[in-house]
Amino acid sequence: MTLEFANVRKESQMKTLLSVALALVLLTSPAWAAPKTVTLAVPGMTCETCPITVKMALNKVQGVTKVNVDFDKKEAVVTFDDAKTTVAALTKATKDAGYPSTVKEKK
Ligand SMILES: [Cu+2]
Repeated sequence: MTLEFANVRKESQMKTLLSVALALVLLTSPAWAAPKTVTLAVPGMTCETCPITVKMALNKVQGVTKVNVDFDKKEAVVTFDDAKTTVAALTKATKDAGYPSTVKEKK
């Protein structure tokens, strides 16, 4: 085996290793997780301060990036990172705050 040939071989092994590493990074990177938006029906909101409580409860959930509570529609639109939280955790948060909710629409 010539030295030159050995180097070429090493280089192609390096390339294989690099592409494997890159694939792993892409698969495990948090950036890979797309933000999800879910609309929750929160029928228990009876006055104009209820949305504040619901919003606070949802904002406390780790991974939640945006909360919009509509009192008239009795719903909460939540944007979250699905690598950090789940829809079940969101409905649990509103329930624990005194406002049980159900999933209305998922995007
Ligand atoms: Cu209220």
